[in-house]
Amino acid sequence: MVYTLPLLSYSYDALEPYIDALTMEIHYTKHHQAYIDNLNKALEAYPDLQKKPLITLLQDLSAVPESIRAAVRNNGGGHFNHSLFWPLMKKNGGGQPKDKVLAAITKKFGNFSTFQDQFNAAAKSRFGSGWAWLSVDKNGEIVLGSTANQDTPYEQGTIPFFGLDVWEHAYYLKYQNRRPDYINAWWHVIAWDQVEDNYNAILAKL
Ligand code: MN3
Repeated sequence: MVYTLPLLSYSYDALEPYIDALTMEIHYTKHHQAYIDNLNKALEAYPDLQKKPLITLLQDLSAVPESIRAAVRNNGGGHFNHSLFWPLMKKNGGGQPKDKVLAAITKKFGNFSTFQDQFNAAAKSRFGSGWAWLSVDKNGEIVLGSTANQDTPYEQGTIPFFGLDVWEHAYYLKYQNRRPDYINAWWHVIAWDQVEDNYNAILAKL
């Protein structure tokens, strides 16, 4: 077994009432675990690929053997996306972005509120399952976008530091078909200190 479930730094009920405990538990222990299990299974016969960073595989899926490419794309992407997603949330989160992220958002969108509206629109309009993202392009500019299924922004050549899972499994138990209610609630649990760390780590490597 190469990949394992990363530790969650909060309890399943920590994000209540915005994200309910049962959804957290199933999302983390069942959905995320399934991506990991399926990724490990796909890479079983490829020890050379097991040694490569997951990001390297996702950045150049054409280099992954065709027989396992879809499995790596879907399950490797699923593992990567959820590993990024959990630490973006915390108990008593929310509020405003910090220093550099706030400056980058203000520069790009004018103000935080306009950014929120545009991010919400990207999350709401993603048809079917997928993610909304803030990423950094190779010039260091932040990019707002979304991906289908478990595709990552890496496949579009940008590096994600903030994102929202809009798969139904992320909200259906509490919000049923009301994705916009889930999106609005999510802003209350964001760990902006972690978002700041993610952003700074990307800038440091550009
Ligand atoms: Mn999910």
